[in-house]
Amino acid sequence: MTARKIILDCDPGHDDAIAMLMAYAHPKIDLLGITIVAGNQTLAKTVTNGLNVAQLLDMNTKVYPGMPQPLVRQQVVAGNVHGTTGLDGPVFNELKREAEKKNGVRFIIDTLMASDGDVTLVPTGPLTNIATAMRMEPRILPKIQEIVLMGGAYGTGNFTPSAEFNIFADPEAAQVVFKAGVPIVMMGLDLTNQTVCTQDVIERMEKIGNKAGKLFGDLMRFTLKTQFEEFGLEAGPIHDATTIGYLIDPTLFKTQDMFVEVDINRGPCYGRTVCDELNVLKKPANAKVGQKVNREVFFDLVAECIKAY
Ligand SMILES: [Ca+2]
Repeated sequence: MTARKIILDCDPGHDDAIAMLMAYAHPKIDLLGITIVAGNQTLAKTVTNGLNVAQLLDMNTKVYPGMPQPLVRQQVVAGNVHGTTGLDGPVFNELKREAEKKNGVRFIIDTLMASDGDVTLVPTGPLTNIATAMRMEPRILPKIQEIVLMGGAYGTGNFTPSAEFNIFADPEAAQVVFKAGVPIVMMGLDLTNQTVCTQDVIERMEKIGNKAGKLFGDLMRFTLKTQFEEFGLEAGPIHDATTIGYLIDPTLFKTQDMFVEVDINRGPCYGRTVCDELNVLKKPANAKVGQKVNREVFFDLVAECIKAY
């Protein structure tokens, strides 16, 4: 079995932290590095959060700070869901780990250029780092094996009625990525909302009885609280972790090839991923869009990753 080489590009974030946990633990994934982008919170906060998670889990993986601002629009953050730190809930020890000096965008470019085209990018935040890398060094495009991202929706959004947060936080960057001609797997809300983490799931993971299970519990208990307060929901999805789940076992996921375009007009649909589900435009598909996930087996995978710590 050859492990899939990935760069996780994230904005931790509760569900990002679980994606980190899974990517580092599973033998089918070779986590080359973690790049951080501003998103759920400012870059200073998402970098700190990434380092805290890496330190707590003793991850032997470097953390690279990337872009502090979206390409064009004014910055928005998701403090309503992730709290003032961006990762409220867990209590971390004093942070000893430091971020790399090299910028995350440069790390993405250098890693791809030195590769044999066998590196997959896994963005679970706004697409600012990925779009910037593509613009700085277009020769990376044929080197990208695949982009497996969390973002967008063909149904309703979660930050505006029409837009999902990651895409809304940098629609212009998302447009660059979706137009790049690189194979894309899009885990949008239509699929990720199916990964609802209920109380019994939290208890199951905590019972594993190690630091990863405790981290999962601390993260998801906070998420449950904000999901209830913000959306009236009794459980919270682990959106970002679906990307890693897909890379570990794509057979758990149903996707459909679609032509996807990002609306960058500053109207009510700003940041919407317009997905041609019925293929009315007859344009070549540029993404596999997630539709269904086997929730039971997905959480078995999460448990398997937690047990590895
Ligand atoms: Ca995220």
